[in-house]
Amino acid sequence: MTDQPAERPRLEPTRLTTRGYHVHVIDQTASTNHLVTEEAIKGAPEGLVVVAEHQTSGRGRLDRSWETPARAALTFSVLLRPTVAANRWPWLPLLAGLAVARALRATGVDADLKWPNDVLIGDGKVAGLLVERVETPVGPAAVVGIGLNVSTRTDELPVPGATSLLLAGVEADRTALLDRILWTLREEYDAWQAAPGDHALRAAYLERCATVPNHQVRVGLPDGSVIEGVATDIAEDGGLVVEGPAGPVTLHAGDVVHVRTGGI
Ligand code: BT5
Repeated sequence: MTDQPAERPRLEPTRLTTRGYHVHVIDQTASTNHLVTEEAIKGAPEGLVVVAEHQTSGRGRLDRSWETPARAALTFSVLLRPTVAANRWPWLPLLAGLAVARALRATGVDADLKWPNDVLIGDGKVAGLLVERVETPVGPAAVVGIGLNVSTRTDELPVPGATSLLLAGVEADRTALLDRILWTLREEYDAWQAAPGDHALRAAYLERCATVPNHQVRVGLPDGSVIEGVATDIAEDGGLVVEGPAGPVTLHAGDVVHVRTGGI
């Protein structure tokens, strides 16, 4: 990795202050979600974090790819073993997106969320999350994968709708940012696990989510169909309520385009 420009320094794990995690920084892997899933199946405990300086075959949802140049991004996965009831697990991806948005806001960036968990600066996607449930011999686990564009330049962005912190005018220290995200994730996760319902989380999510209320949306559903309408609310179970031509529907998966903001 000697060909990396000096302005893209390595992560410095000894500077991390977060507790309750075992953080491993590795030079390169295909996908940190893949690696952490393998470790989860072998019985790794909650709190394992694998961060890759370069992820060569990063995954998005629905077999899509996530592309980032070496050391220009944060690409990492966190192993969690939630003890909350299975019917509350759908909140976990939303919680993780909220944690990333909160961490970015703490550094002065106006980050918002597009349902379910894309992190936006303006109309540009600065971070994507892939949260996967894994069955393991010691019970179900969740692998929370986070990809955040930090110093990516325009010519390095994989798609036109993407952006980076640098392009938003922020020169971020990746180690400090990773530390902050791990802290906000821990805070949100512990509060969620401790609370009997998801009301506080829902309120915090609603405040940060640009999709609701009343955004005109076009939602591509996993079966290939498309619903257009107005996103009116986030349901108690974390679903997106869309007022479509046939009345309100609650969606639990899908790709949202914010129609009136130019669309992503
Ligand atoms: C996501 O999927 O946004 C989830 C991305 C999760 C990446 C992390 S990195 C660490 C961990 N290990 C992994 O292997 N994955 C996780 P989705 O909503 O399906 O969006 C994927 C789409 O985003 C692609 O089809 C592109 O259009 C776009 N895309 C790809 N790379 C991007 C980037 N660096 N920045 C912004 N958009 C990107």
